[in-house]
Amino acid sequence: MKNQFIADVLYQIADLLDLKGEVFFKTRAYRMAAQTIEIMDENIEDVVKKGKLREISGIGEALSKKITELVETGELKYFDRLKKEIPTGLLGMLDISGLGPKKVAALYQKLGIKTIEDLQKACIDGKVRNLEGFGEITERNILRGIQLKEKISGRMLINVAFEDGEKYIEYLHGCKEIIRLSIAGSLRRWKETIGDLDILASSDKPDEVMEYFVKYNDVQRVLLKGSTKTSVVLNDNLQVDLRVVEDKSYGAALQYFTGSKEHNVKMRGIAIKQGFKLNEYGLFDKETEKFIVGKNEEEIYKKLGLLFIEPELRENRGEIEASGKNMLPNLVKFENIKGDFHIHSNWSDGFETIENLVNHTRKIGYEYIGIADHSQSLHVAHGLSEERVIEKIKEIEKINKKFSNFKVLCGTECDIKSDGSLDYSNKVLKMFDFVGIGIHMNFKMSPKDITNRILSGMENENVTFLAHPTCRLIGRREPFELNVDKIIEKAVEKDIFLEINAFPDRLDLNDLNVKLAKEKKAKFIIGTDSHNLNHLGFMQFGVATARRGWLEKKDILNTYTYKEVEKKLGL
Ligand code: DGT
Ligand code: CA
Ligand code: CA
Repeated sequence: MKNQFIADVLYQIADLLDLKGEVFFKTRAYRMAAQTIEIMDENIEDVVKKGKLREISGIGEALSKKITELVETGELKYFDRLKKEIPTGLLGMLDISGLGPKKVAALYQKLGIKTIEDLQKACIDGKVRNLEGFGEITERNILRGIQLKEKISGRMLINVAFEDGEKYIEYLHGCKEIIRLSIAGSLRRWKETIGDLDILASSDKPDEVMEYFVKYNDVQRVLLKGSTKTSVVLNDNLQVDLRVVEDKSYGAALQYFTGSKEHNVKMRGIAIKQGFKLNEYGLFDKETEKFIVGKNEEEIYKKLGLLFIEPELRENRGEIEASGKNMLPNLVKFENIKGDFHIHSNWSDGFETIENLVNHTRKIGYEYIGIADHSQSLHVAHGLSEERVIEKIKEIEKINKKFSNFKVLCGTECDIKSDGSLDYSNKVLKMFDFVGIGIHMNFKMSPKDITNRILSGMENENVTFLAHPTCRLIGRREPFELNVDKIIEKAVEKDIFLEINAFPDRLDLNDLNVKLAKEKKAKFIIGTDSHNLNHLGFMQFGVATARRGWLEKKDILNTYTYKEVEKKLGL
């Protein structure tokens, strides 16, 4: 499908137009069209062939011509012209926190800055602070933004690597010489960002497997090609390593290449203490070097007196000790999830009607969803006034009458204002089925003040959950330096659920904080923060974070049936 490709070009055009200083409604038209094409079920090529582009809402004549040219020729003259006019290096600068199109355009026009490297140098030289509208603080923030971007650069958000991995595995299933096949490395452990993708296969004909591996159509270049290890780089710059082993070593290799390194170091130590040697080929007798086991991961753990440890736990955070004592958690599974509490509809800044959201989530197998649109002060996200809240509640009542065995809960993602008060009156808050609260504006406060702001929001008796508690955006915004302990303690005291926000650049709370909060007896909800139908699929990353935080089914509100949720929320 070309949909993603077309959408990406349209998004880039919108960014370039922003940089040119074009009017808002023009760039918005491109973004809306990009979003529509990105998530629609039909293949854009078919739509063009049938001449039905204009029937899509928001696509007028000019856009329709451009999309047709792009679909039919793979190119767009208008886009090429724009790229000549405006250096594309500026696009990368838009990702730096604190920099919008106006600022980037000013940096280019006044200082001739075309790349992030130019920008970094100009900041260090103190040239940026003298520009109108910048100043010393902005200059420092830009530098920090660049460092943050570098910290993750070379690592990819999990959803992108996950999609690459799924497609590659599907392709490799076509190779007859492969006996067994699996994702390994950080992706198998569902870590929040992925450095490179590791794949493991067993085969008697490794050279033929490698030959097949490098022929994948998304490969940009081959880094090295041997008969045990081959590395390639995909078009999106993700590196993929394939190891091929004999089938009798497959379990040992899977254990080894799944990592983490820290988990493996500890495992090897345990093996040695018991008179074994453990490596990627198997478990051996230390003295005689005789092969003992290696075909499956389970038998390796078993031989060492351990219960099987799920990949998400393999970080040397106490899982090996817990396994030895039969104290491993019975981890929550995706199939346990019965609903989603954090969905935005087109009543605020989401793109979908509530009915479409219901139809889609019923297909996933959910029993209920919670619509949590933004609150009144959040104008940029079309937050709902108190009057609109009342209208929306009526609309949801109507929808609920249409469906049996499914419930839409009317909630809100209510802003915690700078003074710690909530963005709706208590009278309105009580009308909702549930109330999520979170910070969305005025982030620049001291750690102590921001902690107190959240704590005071949590004092309100109507609060159900705390949304994305640390407000980080991976690679773009550092988490608040909160007093996390205090927040967790308040949540336990007030019976407030902590959200695991499943949006891939948030994953907030993160795995470590989830584990910490569980140890302190906190309860959780998982929310996707969906703004369109595609985002609903992020639930799996929320579940993965829960698993990495050692959570069981009973710890998470969304694993309960609607009847139980009704009781727990006092509906
Ligand atoms: P990444 O790629 O940075 O997201 O993280 P991983 O965990 O995928 O790391 P990677 O790709 O360097 O290596 C894959 C696995 O191979 C790693 O999780 C454990 C294993 N491994 C790699 N190097 C070593 C090592 O020096 N010692 C041990 N024990 N295991 C290693
Ligand atoms: Ca890796
Ligand atoms: Ca690797």
